[in-house]
Amino acid sequence: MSIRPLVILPDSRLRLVSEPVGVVITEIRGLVSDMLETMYDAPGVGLAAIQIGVPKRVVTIDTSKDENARQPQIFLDPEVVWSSEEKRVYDEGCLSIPEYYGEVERPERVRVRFRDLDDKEQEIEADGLLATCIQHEIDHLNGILFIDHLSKLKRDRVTKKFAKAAKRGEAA
Ligand code: GNR
Ligand code: NI
Repeated sequence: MSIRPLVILPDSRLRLVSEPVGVVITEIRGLVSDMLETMYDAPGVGLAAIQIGVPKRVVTIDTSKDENARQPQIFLDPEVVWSSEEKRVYDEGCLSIPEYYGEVERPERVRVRFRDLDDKEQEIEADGLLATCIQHEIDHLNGILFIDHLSKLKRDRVTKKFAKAAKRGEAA
């Protein structure tokens, strides 16, 4: 187990479309364990594998508030199979865009199909923070960031700020 460095904007790896996990689940266990450790250390509510530089369709989420009662959820090859007409707005953040927040509108509820670490097909219906978070993470698997859902003005502003900071070799 190890905490891995986070991939930060404007790193072009954040724009990759991640590869399906496929059937070789055993190799995924070490990755998942590093993702959980990195997510809890950050701390973050969710993490997509590409955020530690691995372009595979693996997501970890823990929306529980209590760090003494952790409830890690692991999603391999997750897909949204249904989303509600009702939307909700949430002030989102991203570990790959530190200390920047913006309001994103997404479906309030989603059904998600995925596989677990035992290679079993699962389906859940999510609402609240879990629904927001799983959509944010599936976006990462497709090279999409929450800032892509903001106005062009806001997106350009934050992109430039992080590009400038990277050039100077400092945090934004
Ligand atoms: O820690 C995180 N919090 C969060 C808050 C609102 C909406 C989405 C998220 S996910 C984020 C961690 C992260 O960047 N996951 O990709
Ligand atoms: Ni994110």
